[in-house]
Amino acid sequence: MTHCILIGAPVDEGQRRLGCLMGPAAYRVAGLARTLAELGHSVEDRGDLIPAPGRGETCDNPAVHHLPEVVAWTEALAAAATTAMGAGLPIFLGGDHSLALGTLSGVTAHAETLDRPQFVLWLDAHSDFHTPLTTVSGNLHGTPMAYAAGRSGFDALPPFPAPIPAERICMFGIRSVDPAEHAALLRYDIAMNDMRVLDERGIVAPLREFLDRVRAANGLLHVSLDVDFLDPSIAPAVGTTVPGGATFREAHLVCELLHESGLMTSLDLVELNPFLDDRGRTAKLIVDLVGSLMGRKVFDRPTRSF
Ligand code: 6HN
Ligand code: MN
Ligand code: MN
Ligand code: MN
Repeated sequence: MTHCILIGAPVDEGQRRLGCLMGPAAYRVAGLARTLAELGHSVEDRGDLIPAPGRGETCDNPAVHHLPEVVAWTEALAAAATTAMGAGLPIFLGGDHSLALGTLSGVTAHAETLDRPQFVLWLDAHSDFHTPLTTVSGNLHGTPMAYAAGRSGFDALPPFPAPIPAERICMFGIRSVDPAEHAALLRYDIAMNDMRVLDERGIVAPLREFLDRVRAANGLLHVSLDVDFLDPSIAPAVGTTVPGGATFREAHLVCELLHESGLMTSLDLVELNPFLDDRGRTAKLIVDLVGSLMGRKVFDRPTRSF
C-alpha cells in the first residue's frame, strides 16, 4: 500500500480563464482522500501551498502574463515536490498546468539525488512545448514540457535541475499542437502518441512500450494528467476543450495499466476548472480515474488469465 501525499496548488495564473484555483477544493469535495483510503492507502493532506510574492520578473515576449506569479509558484512547488518525494507518492491537485514547471523540477531534482532517471508521461490534448518566447497566447500553462526538456527561453525561471532527455518523455492523447511547438518537437525524439497513433495502435501497445523502458532503466515516473486529455463530452470542466479526446474506457485502461506497472512515483491532476463543471461530474471522473490508478479493479484476478 502507498502513502499518498495530497498537495493543493491553486494556480490560476498560467492561463486566462479564472477557476482552476478551485480545483484542489473540488477534488477534496469529490472524495479523493476517501477513495484512496478505501483502496487501503494511507493519505496525508498537506493542504494548499501558498507561494511567495512575485519579484517582478519580465520577458521579451509582451504576450506573456503573470510571469512573476508563475515563477513564485514554480519555486514553491519544486521545493514541496522534492520534500514529498522522500516521504511517499505526491499527488498535486491543480491548478492549471503551469504547476508542472514546479512539480517536474522538484521530482527531477529528487531523482538526481537517487541517481535514477526521471521519466514523464504527459496525458494531454496539448504538447505544452512552448517557451515563454514562442507562446502566442502568453499563457504559461503551455510551456512546462519544454522547460523540462531543457529548451532555452526560460531565463526568468531557475535552471531546470537535469533536463529530461526526449527518450524519457511520452506524450499521450495529443491533438492540438501550435506551429512553433511543432517545429520544436521535430527536433526532439519524444514518443508522440497523438490521436492518430492511438486510433491506429490503441492504448495498450504504445503505453506498454514506454512503461517497459521506464522499468528497464529503473526510472522514476511522473504522470501529468490534464483534464483535456479526456473527451469534452465526459469532462467539460476545462478551459481548453479539444474534441476527439480519450473516452471513459480508454482513460481507465491507461490508469489500470499504470497501476499494474507499479511504476508511477508522482502525479499531477491539472486544469480542472470547477466553475465550468456540470454538477461536479468532471471532478468525480478524475477522482474515479485516480481510483483506477491506485488499484481499483472491476474484477480482481488472482493471476492474469485474460
Ligand atoms: N495546457 N497551445 C495553446 C497555448 O495557448 O499555448 C494551448 C495550451 C494548453 C495548455 O494544455 O495545459
Ligand atoms: Mn496541459
Ligand atoms: Mn499538453
Ligand atoms: Mn491541455
